[in-house]
Amino acid sequence: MKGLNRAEVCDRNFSEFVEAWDGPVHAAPAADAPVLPGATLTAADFLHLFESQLISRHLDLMARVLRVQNKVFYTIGSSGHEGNAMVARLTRHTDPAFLHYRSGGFMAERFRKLPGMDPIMDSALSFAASKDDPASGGRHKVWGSKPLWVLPQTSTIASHLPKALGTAIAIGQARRIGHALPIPEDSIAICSFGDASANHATAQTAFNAAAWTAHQSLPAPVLFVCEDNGIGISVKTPAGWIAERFRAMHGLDYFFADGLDLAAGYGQVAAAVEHCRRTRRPTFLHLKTTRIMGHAGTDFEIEWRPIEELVRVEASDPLLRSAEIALMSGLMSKTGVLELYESIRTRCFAAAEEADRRPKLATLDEVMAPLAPCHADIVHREATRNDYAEARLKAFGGEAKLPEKQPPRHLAIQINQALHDLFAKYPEALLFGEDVAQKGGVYTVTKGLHKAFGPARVFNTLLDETMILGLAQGYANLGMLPLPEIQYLAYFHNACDQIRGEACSLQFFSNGQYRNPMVVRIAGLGYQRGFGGHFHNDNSVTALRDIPGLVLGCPSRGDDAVMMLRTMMALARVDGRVCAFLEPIATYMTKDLYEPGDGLWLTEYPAPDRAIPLGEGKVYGEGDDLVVFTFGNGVPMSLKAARRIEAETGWKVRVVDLRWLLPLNEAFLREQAAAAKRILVVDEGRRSAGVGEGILTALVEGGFGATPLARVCGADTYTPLAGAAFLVLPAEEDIMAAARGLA
Ligand SMILES: Cc1ncc(C[n+]2csc(CCOP(=O)(O)OP(=O)(O)O)c2C)c(N)n1
Ligand SMILES: [Mg+2]
Repeated sequence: MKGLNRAEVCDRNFSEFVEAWDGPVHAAPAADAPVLPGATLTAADFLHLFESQLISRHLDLMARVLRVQNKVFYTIGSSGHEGNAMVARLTRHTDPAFLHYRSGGFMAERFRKLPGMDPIMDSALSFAASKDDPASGGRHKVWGSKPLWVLPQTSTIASHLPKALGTAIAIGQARRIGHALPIPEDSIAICSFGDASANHATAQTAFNAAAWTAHQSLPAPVLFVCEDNGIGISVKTPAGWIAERFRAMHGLDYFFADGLDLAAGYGQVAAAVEHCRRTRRPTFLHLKTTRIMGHAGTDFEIEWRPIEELVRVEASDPLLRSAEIALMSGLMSKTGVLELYESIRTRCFAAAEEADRRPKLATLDEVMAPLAPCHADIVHREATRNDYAEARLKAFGGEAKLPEKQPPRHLAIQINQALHDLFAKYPEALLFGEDVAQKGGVYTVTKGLHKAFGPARVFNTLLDETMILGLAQGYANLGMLPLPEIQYLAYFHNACDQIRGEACSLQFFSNGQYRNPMVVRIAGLGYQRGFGGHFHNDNSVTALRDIPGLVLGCPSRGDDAVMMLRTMMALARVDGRVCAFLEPIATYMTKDLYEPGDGLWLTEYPAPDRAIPLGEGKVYGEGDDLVVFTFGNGVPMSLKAARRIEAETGWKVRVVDLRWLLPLNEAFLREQAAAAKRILVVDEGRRSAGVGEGILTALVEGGFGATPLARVCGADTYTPLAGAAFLVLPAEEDIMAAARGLA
């Protein structure tokens, strides 16, 4: 076999195996009889599964050949894992599936569940990165399908486990909040991954949370399928590790299945699926697989693995066993098997050649089209929709208690009222996080919600930000409107990938077919007195700023917060957007602006028909002598400074609160800068990569480079404890000094 690559070797192995086979042959079973004596698998089931396995294999072989001709752009294959077709056959197309990248067999089998679908052509279009690819529109080679409930996954291993568990939990919770599910009530969520991935923190977090849920007898019908091929790229999993690690994990029910042998494995997989669906408990299916043809087309195993070992692995090819079952059972002749094998090869190549002729994404607009939909008019109509008067009255406890009838209040209270209001408006809204329920949050911002709307809609989670955001995606996947809370900005950073890599990428990688709308509330930023140190005063907005598709808003006062939240909920509902609401903790309780007791930072509660459109900032004052661009805590600080600057210089100063930090409204920035004689940017975040950099860049690129410009911002450091904290953050005196510098 010299000169052949290992894919060619495996290909040839199959034909040679069939030709050389000379075992005993049974009398062919009837379609509904066991394929082999004693097997649970029927002959008809076997024939379908065998064909699905062959489709998966030939897609791999085709990809290896056509990759070098630049007709295919992905060669991570499913060879050795084709037994996962059993999981697809034994579940329903309405069981949401979050799949490992070696799911060719699973997909080919799931395609059978709906009439008129073609796994070969659909996959070929994806391999070819054609914009006709029904999964991602040419954005990624993913296993995905809207009609088949396969949500496309990213290539970040294990990142899909939290949301798969979230989806399973959402299935159980829907009934408790009276939400109509888009899938049957006894659905389960399927989540597959590799043996090496099972070690990842993001996977462990999901196993733990699943067990934590089951421990409380709450339903979590997730079928974790660990496809154990004994290796991750080149690192071997210690022998027996998966079984030993998961066999006796409290709260996770372990099943083993032989994925290399359909006759043996089918009943084992069936037992796991049945258990998960019936008991609604998290179920761990340890599916034995192998990996042939390397990690990907670029993995030349021959260069780093002994040839004897490679040959041994190749001999465990599950397709050889399937061919044996076909022959031994008397269901197929040697010619029959080989003809089927070759006919599927022909179909795969024909589909790939056709896919190569289909259009690719050709413009940036096409690429970005599904990333961040924004139907501004519809969103504004939704944000100001006021047709839930009865529910409002109930939520607030009568006409006299409506928040707009109350005296002006501070930010924390107004956010709290807004949440009550939005919960009345959206019965599918859920609020959850650490300490948000009975305690009402560390700053009592969610106080009363648990009591008013009940534990099915307002609840504490386990202490795990990754899982909080995974839950949010799960609820959103099933049509609910989650408002996860992250207790402090520093702890968002701990779980950022769930938003950055996952939630915000879903519309993009599914070509707008799937969405996971949510409004993530994050308490953060600096200047807190009495609650010190970096982790409660993290002022870095950078990790949020460059997340494609994310909406980021930061209010500086109560009425704005209410009207921004309304728009965020509408953006989520109408356009499926992921929104982050950054709440400046230090301003939660601020009542006064200039002098103690002036009450100028208290605001009236805006009536429900008012909202602030995405991108709309707020302008204080009319002066052109100095224009200050700022947000969050910077707004009251700049207003105080502005008054002193005006007194000192005789200038007229305008302070502009951006309110929306992502996307930055560059047109608005330029409009406000147009008549400015001097410009000052006040950014409480860090100097490097903070919002201020974006503002200055937009201004310079907008042609304002010749206007005298200055920036006041935080230092590139962590925030220390006690009074020293204020050394690293911009202060009113820094604004004064910068203004004087511009004089
Ligand atoms: C978070 C993350 N780290 C690293 C990688 C690179 N990577 C891709 S696949 C892989 C090995 C996964 O092995 P396993 O889970 O056993 O799946 P297998 O490929 O063997 O089916 C690694 C390290 C990744 N995709 N994501
Ligand atoms: Mg592996």
